[in-house]
Amino acid sequence: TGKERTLAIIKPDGLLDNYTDKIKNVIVEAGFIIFKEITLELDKDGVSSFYAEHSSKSFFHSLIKYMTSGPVLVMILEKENAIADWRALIGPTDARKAKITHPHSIRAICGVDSERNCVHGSDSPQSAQREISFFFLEKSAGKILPYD
Ligand code: YYY
Ligand code: MG
Repeated sequence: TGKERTLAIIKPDGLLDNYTDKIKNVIVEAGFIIFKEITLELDKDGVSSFYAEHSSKSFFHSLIKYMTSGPVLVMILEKENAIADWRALIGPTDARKAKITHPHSIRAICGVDSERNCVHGSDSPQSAQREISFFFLEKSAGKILPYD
């Protein structure tokens, strides 16, 4: 079976609280290659479009505010079964739940609650393709600004 790629994001808290090296170590130890990475400041339009499937949810506006509160590190991770394996490594959406049910997961270690859960992972091959294109193929100038 072939290699697969997924999209991972270290969210603003993850960068702010210096979890980047720790998370990258977990990624490499688990056998992923970090195929591409970029640090960005997302703007409201960009994140709203990225999370479009959640636009009607009660948490949407708060999520957009959180995701634009500081830089994020976006990565393409590659290995066999990358999509499911990365989801397993990050753990449940709610970091408070993760601390109980998946104490060794990244969200349990680095996350705070169901919003500030430190990391993103694509949830299916379709999502992975869409999300990788979103950050690395589409011309997003004016929407997603490089951070330096
Ligand atoms: O895929 P995953 O990130 O684990 O969760 P989703 O249900 O797709 O939600 C996307 C994103 O929305 C989540 O990572 C944080 C935020 N969110 C929230 O702020 N509050 C919730 N109750 C559920 C999700
Ligand atoms: Mg999701």
